[in-house]
Amino acid sequence: MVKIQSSEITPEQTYLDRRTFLRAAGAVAGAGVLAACGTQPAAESTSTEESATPSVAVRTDELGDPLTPHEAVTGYNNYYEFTTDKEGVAELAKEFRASPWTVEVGGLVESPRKFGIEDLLRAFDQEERIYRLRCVEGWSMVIPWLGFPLAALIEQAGPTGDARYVRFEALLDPEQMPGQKGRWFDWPYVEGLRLDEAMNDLTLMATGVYGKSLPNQNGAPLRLVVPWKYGFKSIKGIVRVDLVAEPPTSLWMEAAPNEYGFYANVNPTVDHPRWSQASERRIGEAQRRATLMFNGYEQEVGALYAGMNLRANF
Ligand SMILES: Nc1nc2c(c(=O)[nH]1)N[C@H]1C(S)=C(S)[C@@H](COP(=O)(O)O)O[C@H]1N2
Ligand SMILES: [Mo]
Repeated sequence: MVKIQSSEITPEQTYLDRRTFLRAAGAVAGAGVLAACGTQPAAESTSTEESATPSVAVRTDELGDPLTPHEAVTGYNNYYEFTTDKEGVAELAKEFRASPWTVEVGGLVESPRKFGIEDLLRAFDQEERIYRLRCVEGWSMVIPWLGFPLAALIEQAGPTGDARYVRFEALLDPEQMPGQKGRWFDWPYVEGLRLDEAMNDLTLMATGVYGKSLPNQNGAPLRLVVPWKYGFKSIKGIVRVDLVAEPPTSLWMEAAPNEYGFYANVNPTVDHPRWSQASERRIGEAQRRATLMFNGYEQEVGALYAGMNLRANF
């Protein structure tokens, strides 16, 4: 993995190739952000200084769309372990204990291991990635994550020959997470990826957002980010990562199998049974905008699905 130093990045360089740009976009106007995010996420965000400095350009994704304001990213959340009220998550999650935190990596691997969250921060270089997040409900954001590629963690664990999928499990703790006392869902939250999806360079284990460690409402201290899939695949509060042979059954597949499939790739041509997926509301914008195939990451991930029927494999 190439670690990008802020000193190496100029705006011109970021346009050289799209892959580099996806990693570096955050540094165009935010030289301080990457410099400050060594092993620990930066203690102070530079985002407020940036917006107060007229000479500094607005930070955008690689398509030129501005970051969703910090206030919305951390104030409008889906985290059903707490509540289904998006504007109520932050308050309910305020006292959540994201430290100490242990993540177990196991299943079909050569080297199963337990990590403390601080081990993960030390072992893997943290980088910034600006990604679009498209919720299956039809709204979207542009979010500057901090984290490390999931591929690095999987490579270190060493999948055995029969590992085909990755299963992620979130924390089960109804005392801390009042939403888990309800019976609508089969807790804990579980998600899964095919191994090649998990190994794709876009797939991120996020430890921070907007230059700081993750707020509880965004999935502290560790969550997945899979930007070409609907947001529900990006599981928060991860405590287990297992390499497995069979496709894992996610919480959403269990809850509504006709509405939520294993793949959940963003696809404007395949509607949800109850609403269209052709367009979306970008938080902060008045007009709806067209939803892009694979959320705009077709160049990076389209080949993963070559020859597949994306209507059957929704
Ligand atoms: N553990 C867990 N992870 C979760 C969810 C959840 O309810 N529980 N909601 C998902 C959904 S539907 C979305 S859209 C994103 C929202 O992430 P954000 O609040 O950080 O924007 O988190 C996903 N990850
Ligand atoms: Mo979502």
